[in-house]
Amino acid sequence: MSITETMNENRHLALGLSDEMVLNMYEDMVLARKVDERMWLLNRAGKLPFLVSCQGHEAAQAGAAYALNKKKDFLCPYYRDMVMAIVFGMTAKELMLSAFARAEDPNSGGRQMPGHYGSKKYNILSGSSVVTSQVPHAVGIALAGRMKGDHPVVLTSFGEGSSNQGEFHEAANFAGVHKLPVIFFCENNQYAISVPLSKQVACENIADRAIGYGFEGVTVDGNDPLEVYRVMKEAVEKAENGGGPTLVEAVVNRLTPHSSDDDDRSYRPREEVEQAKEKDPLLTFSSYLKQVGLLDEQKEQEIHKRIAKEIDEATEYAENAPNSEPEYALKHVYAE
Ligand SMILES: Cc1ncc(C[n+]2csc(CCOP(=O)(O)OP(=O)(O)O)c2C)c(N)n1
Ligand SMILES: [Mg+2]
Repeated sequence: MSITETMNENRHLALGLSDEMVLNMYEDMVLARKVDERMWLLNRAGKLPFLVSCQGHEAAQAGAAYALNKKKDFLCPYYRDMVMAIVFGMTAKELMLSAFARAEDPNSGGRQMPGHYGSKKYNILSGSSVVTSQVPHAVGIALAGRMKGDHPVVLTSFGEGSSNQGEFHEAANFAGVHKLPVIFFCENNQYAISVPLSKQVACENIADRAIGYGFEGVTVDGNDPLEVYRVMKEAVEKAENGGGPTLVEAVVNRLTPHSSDDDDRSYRPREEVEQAKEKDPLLTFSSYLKQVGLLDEQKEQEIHKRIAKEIDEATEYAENAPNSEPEYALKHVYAE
């Protein structure tokens, strides 16, 4: 075996990720995929009103979140970021409580739509349905962190369509000027609902936008969690050393329609979806782990079985959990 092959085989070790970490990373990805799949079933059974999927984005999100320190750093995510929420601590039960909009939902007590992650204990800033509004908030947290002296790195994520919003450009400009420790993480799935990439932007890469704000932009294969981790780790180290922001663009495939209320057959060729499924990051990452001897069929089945049980219990708990009192809808709306 050549040196390059050996290095390829143990890419995670070369990146400083232990065997245990890389297996945990895989489990977090599987958990998100399986929770997401269960939510689709519950939606189609008429039990959950709505969902936006993470399917196809799992590797990008895992690679990104593992590069952060969840005790110190902050997430300002968007609605697809289930894996990021899981890496920062959110459980299947909490995700289901949110999907059923129950009182115990840690994100908003059932007031927000699912996918609106937000939790003080997990360092996740609660977001709005208005796309990209989380991006200037992330810059604000980074500035506040510098003023207070605790210097968190702040990861904010958004879709490529959302990188056209004014908020992205204002936030990137401010972060660039003040060299703030923010990672702008674009999950480029090449669609904004039904609008394909070619009708969204004229530049080749979303990462190209960074140069206008005086910092680096990097485009990375978002189906490869280790490559995303590598790029992100560099960006995090740069941010921690006063080098300012980075725009990381992870190119991914959306494996589902935009949301449970969308039918993508009217605008997306089926062959394209089939081809995307061949590059499913869960399959390719599982192959990698098998290749380096960390996973085999039996172990994989055990993981899937354990996760299925966890999701069954979470679903049952959340389905039977009480709703919030109606007055709770007004909390934080008026001064008390
Ligand atoms: C300001 C604003 N405009 C429009 C919408 C409706 N909307 C919700 S998601 C979405 C598409 C976003 O696409 P992209 O940023 O590429 O993210 P993706 O869903 O593909 O991950 C739109 C237009 C919104 N929520 N907020
Ligand atoms: Mg998109």
